[in-house]
Amino acid sequence: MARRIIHIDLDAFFVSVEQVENPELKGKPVVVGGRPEGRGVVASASYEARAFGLHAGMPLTTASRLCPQAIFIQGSFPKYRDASQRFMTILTDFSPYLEPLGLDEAYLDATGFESIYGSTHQMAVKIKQRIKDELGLCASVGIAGGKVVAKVASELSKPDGLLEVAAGKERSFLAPLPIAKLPGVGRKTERKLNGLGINILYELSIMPLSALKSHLGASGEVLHRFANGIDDREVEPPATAKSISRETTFSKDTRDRPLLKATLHYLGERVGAELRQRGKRARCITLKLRYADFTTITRRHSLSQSSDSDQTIFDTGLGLLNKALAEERQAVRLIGIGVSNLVESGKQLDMLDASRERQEQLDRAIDRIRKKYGFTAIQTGRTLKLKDVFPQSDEGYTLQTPSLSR
Ligand code: TTP
Ligand code: MG
Repeated sequence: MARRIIHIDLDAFFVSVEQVENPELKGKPVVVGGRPEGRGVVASASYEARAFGLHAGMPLTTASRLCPQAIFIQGSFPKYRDASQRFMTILTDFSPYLEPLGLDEAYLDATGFESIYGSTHQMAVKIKQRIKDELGLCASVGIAGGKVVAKVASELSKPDGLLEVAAGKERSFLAPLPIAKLPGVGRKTERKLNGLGINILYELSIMPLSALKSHLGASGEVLHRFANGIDDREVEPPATAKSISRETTFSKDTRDRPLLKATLHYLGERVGAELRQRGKRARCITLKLRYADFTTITRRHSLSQSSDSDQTIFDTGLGLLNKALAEERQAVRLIGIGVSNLVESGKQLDMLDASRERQEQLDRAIDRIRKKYGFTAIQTGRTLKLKDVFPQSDEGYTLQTPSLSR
């Protein structure tokens, strides 16, 4: 049976949640991200704000210059997390084959569901309607034979869209689109391909594979398949979800090592808490830094043993930080830490090691207290420095990158 994959993505998610709570914001240029004079970036912009050129990732100062009348909202992550959970719950009513991507996006495998809903198109209409009725939010939906084309279709249909690519028409649907529309073609790849005279997906799809591989390495092969509309990746349920990360932008670029360390420690604790809550351990730790000139680097370290301990996350992150700071003299604008290569928690052989066992017990005891009294109820000595830097609430410190203050 031909596969039918649905990709669904909520429109201007953070902003729309704010508009449901405060209907006066509807139809206006609204930005979630922080104060216009702040140093963070736009997390979400309403479509009215986008008409002025605003988009996610744009510095807030630029956004307020382009659209001074925009309404700027700090945002609150717990609110978006709740809306996201309700959104995912609606989707699981339609298909158990659900792969959430971040908070406001998911793939559904709808193969074989035609008989229940009449058609995949009808199923998508019903999903959109329930989201509208129960959450007050608009969603855009793409339907195709594989994930990548479904995602391109939903993006193209925004806002409040529904676009189905008929079976077998994937390649011709993609052909006229600019290469940047294809997930996996980032800025760098786009520039490289443009340099080779490749501007639309048709040109990418007919490029000899060997030439593409010599320019892009292994990812060339995947992009070639995608450009030809070929994508047989399965819809993977959330148990196999891949990474957890936290990051924040400082209110002033900084070289202050104790501050960088304390922030890294706090972010690492947030990552560790979620990792344990999900019952996972990580094999890989990644540090992210953005410097004053916006250059962004990531540095990765693979652990010999998977871990879910705050101490290991922090120690590894700190090792990466020290190395990165030795290589680059610029001040730091943003710092983040993440874990990936997640595996199910389970006792490991070296859990017999007494010091590790103690560390595990300590992490879990702290998790329990925090669950009851709030994240900052317990603070390790290393993060106390943050008291003077970030405002505090029960949920923890309110970081500059509000979407990530969780
Ligand atoms: P997106 O789905 O990329 O953006 P969006 O929902 O605001 O707008 P649309 O889908 O209609 O284009 O991201 C979902 C949410 O994730 C977004 O509302 C805010 C958050 N986010 C950030 O915090 N930072 C970012 O850089 C991006 C892209 C999103
Ligand atoms: Mg969205």
